[in-house]
Amino acid sequence: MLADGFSRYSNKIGCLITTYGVGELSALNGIAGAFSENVKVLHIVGVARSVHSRSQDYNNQNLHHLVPRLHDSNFVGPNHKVYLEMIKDRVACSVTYLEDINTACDEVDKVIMDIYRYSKPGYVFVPVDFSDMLVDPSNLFKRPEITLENCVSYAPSPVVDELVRMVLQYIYESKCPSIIGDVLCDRFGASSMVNNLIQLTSMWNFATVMGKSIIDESNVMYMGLYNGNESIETVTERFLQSDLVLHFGIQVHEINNGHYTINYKEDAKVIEFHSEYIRFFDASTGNEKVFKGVNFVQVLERLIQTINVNKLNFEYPSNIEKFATDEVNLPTEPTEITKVTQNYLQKSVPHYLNPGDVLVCETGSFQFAIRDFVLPSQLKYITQGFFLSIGMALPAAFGVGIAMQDYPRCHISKDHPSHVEIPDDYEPRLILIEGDGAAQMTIQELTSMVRFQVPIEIMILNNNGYTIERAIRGPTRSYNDVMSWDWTKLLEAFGDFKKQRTVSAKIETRSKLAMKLKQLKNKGKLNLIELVEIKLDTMDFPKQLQSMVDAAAFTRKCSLE
Ligand SMILES: Cc1ncc(C[n+]2csc(CCOP(=O)(O)OP(=O)(O)O)c2C)c(N)n1
Ligand SMILES: [Mg+2]
Repeated sequence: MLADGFSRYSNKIGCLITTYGVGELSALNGIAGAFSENVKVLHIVGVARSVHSRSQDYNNQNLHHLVPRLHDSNFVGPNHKVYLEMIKDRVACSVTYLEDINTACDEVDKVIMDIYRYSKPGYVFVPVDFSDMLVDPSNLFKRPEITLENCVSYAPSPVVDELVRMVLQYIYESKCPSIIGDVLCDRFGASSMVNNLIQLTSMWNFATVMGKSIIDESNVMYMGLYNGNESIETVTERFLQSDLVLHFGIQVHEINNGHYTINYKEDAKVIEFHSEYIRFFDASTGNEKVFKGVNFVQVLERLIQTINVNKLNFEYPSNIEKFATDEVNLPTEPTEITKVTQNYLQKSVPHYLNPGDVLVCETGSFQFAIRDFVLPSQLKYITQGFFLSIGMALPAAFGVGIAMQDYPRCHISKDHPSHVEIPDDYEPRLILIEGDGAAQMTIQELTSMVRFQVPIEIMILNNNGYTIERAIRGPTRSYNDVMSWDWTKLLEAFGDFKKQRTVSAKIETRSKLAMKLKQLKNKGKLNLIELVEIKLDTMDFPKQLQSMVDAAAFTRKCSLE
């Protein structure tokens, strides 16, 4: 999960090394999450001595960490590749079990290149004796660096030219086109291209759940996050006026399309840009044309180079403005309320974020509120929005923090089209929003944060357990309770004995929270770990979570009818 976070921030490969069996199995959930969400992770597994150096007697010994055979296990040795068989083509795009030192370097390079090519995890199984063997270094000269750009497979130029011609024709004919910036733009390094296209053409643009923060939401044509029936009404109204939808970096699943409720204007034309295909779809006829084997980045790049803005004929409705967070219509609470509520958080957290910050949010109730924030310019938002494994965000945030040290400000671009300047001496903050239930899954990674001095602001939302689950089922069931912890003592217990590197605070009132958020927003270069426990009511959750629960229940009902 740490390696996953490292990669999500840097768009480089995050690497983890485990021992065979026990270690690799423990990491499997994290790898499956990376696979599901197109994250570049290399899993190196240290395994027993290479096959050639093993005698038959040794092969038939039951080895620790490996599962014995079901039958005849006292006579027949274990399957050394049992875990490889489990992950190959399931949670890995490329796998090699090194057996021949002469081909080992090529095999490792291939896995690395595949990871970039598919933006999915890969595995290298390395026998313990291989690490001390000498190899031919020629690959280091042939390919001194492996990058995303030189691994992605490109379609022949004439194919791309023809596709760009088709896309341009659609754009020139359109009166009310929209751009959607989705998750694969991030994974294939195309986010700034999408922002450039928006700037160049002033097209309406929408975010998606998985693609949140890819589009710079400070742009004046930002129209909100569209997620089918789970969108804010005014966002849907805008989206349904689009006669052309250019969906860049599309990823299709229930979380990203409001449980399969995406709608288009009756006569809309839709173009889906994916890393492996481009799909043209006509909503009025249902006709589609799919061009496989084309990575959308190539088309997008050429599109930006060739588009003639003088040929644009857009006639957007003049009464429609940029999306504003007050369209979420949050209730006004009586002024005498002093306790912190999710409603209050939803209103105040956006103001606490600065342009260029990095925000990580765990799976849980508050994740739903962030969907409708208007994020500051060049803020990078990271969340495991589809695989949704609780416990992921805390170690992932640690990985993000390490990546921010290794590749400082790599998510901030100097020639970014947004009008918002991020001063050169501004050090982006790393912020983690984490539920109490999820935090209890992987809390030990706090100690790594202390050890490696990763500056971070951690908001622990303490609502006595699994509030999101209570919203779905079993509001009072004990399986949704968790043990109460003294959160503000954790960092001390996890290694900051003298309380020099960390600050912890428990907050129960709005006034204290407002002060804390203001102080953190303007803290400058204080490289501390700040942990803020925020007390919330058990059944308090954002209204966006309720609409997801309703939409999911409706989909279930329809499928039963
Ligand atoms: C590994 C794993 N186990 C169980 C779940 C089901 N689940 C989703 S959210 C959640 C509870 C999250 O609670 P908390 O972190 O306290 O956030 P809250 O909703 O209370 O704000 C659970 C158990 C899951 N997604 N992942
Ligand atoms: Mg909770």
